[in-house]
Amino acid sequence: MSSVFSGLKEAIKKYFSSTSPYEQSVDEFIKDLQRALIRSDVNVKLVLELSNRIKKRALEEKPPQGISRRDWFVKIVYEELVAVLGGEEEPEVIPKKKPYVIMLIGVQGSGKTTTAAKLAWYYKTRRMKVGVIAADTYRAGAYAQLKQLSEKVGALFYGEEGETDPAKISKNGVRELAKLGADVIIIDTAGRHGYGSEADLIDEMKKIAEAVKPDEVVMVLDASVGQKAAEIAKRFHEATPIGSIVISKMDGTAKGGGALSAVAMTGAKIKFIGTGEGIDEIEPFRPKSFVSRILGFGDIEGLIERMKALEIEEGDLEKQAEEMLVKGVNMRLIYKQIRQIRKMGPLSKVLKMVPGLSMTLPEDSELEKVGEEKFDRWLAIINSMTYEELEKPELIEREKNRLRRIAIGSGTSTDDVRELLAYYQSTKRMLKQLKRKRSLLKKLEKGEGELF
Ligand SMILES: Nc1nc2c(ncn2[C@@H]2O[C@H](COP(=O)(O)OP(=O)(O)OP(=O)(O)O)[C@@H](O)[C@H]2O)c(=O)[nH]1
Ligand SMILES: [Mg+2]
Repeated sequence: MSSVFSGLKEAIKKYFSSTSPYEQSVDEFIKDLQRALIRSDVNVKLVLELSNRIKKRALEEKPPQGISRRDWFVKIVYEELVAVLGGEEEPEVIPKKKPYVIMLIGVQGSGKTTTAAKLAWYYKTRRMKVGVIAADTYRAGAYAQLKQLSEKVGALFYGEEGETDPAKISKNGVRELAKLGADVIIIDTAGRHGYGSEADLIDEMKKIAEAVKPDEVVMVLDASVGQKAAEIAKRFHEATPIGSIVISKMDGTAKGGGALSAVAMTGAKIKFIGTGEGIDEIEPFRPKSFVSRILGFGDIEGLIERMKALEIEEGDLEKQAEEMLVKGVNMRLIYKQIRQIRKMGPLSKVLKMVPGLSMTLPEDSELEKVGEEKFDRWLAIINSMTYEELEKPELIEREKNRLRRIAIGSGTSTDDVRELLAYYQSTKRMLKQLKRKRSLLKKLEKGEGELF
């Protein structure tokens, strides 16, 4: 699927390594995004609306404390792309009744027979008994093609060689496969080319549908039709109401993005996408994970969840920052901050989820693990301090037995305790500098000071 929205991953990388000011990086990214979308045959009007929305949000939204605008922007891009590709909803792929009859329709060569085998494989690997019916009585070799595929998958097969009425075959097939205990029954129908003979096709589709009353009519659409997919889906839908759509051949074309967005815009449900010729190359279409993948992030959802969690605590963080500036740092504040970082999960995961960092971090960096263990030790050390020590950590440095007591109480070493104290001191120094800068700035604002 590498070709769908190709260029987006690179655009994100470029965005993160950009040294331009935020607004300019955003503009550059949006240009790259537009290029990638248009190359994927996404409707131009849709592309413009999308980029306007992204830009507006990028300039107006204020990220929660602790998250940079640069990282927040990626969340915006992610959310808007997900919206364009069908939103938050995940497809329901597990059949609700037994047997569940699926009828596949679509133009010639769109991938119906292959999809029949793929769906059979999908449900079979989910421990269901699956049967397929060869109801394509037009194309020579259609019967043999499906029979062979069903054997490969290990699915039940029903066909009547020589019979010319697909409605009759389908009806018999559903009955026979149901008798054999099939949980899912998939009917492969014939496709016809172009517009001339389409009346035939539609008539036949209707007859099969009337004969078997399928639980779901699934339309198979070739991704390479791009944004025309919407029009084709609409035409079919008018003849036989379509329950859901499979977009096949996502691997073979750059236009898949256009097909996905166009279909999503009509409100039709895209349930699966086909990503190769192999029978196992099918997956439920989940806009959220799809977008994460095309942007090149493993777990952007996890990151966003945590960003949301931080959003709630934003007030608290602001209060903390003020408190630090006014009262100075103390161990309680350090404790709170470490807890906050640790709450986000293992440090290695947190770091990997930060978009800008994930690209530069080596796999399983030792550094992360060390940091994580250290934070946990520090939390234990702070837990072993008395109220007095929490307020005045200097006492610990002065009195050796306090140092030893804390190390033993927290199961750490005196070196660990010293390290935390050093961290505390450096934070304190940093804060002092910050305070000086702030008062200097205030003076400058009032015109009382000079910079050099
Ligand atoms: N690369 C790739 N090829 C696919 C995919 N799905 C189907 N194909 C290929 O597309 C061609 C047509 O697939 P079929 O499944 O025979 O299509 P059909 O809709 O049954 O065709 P008719 O029965 O003639 O209407 C075959 O060569 C398949 O291997 C896919 O997801 N990726
Ligand atoms: Mg076929």
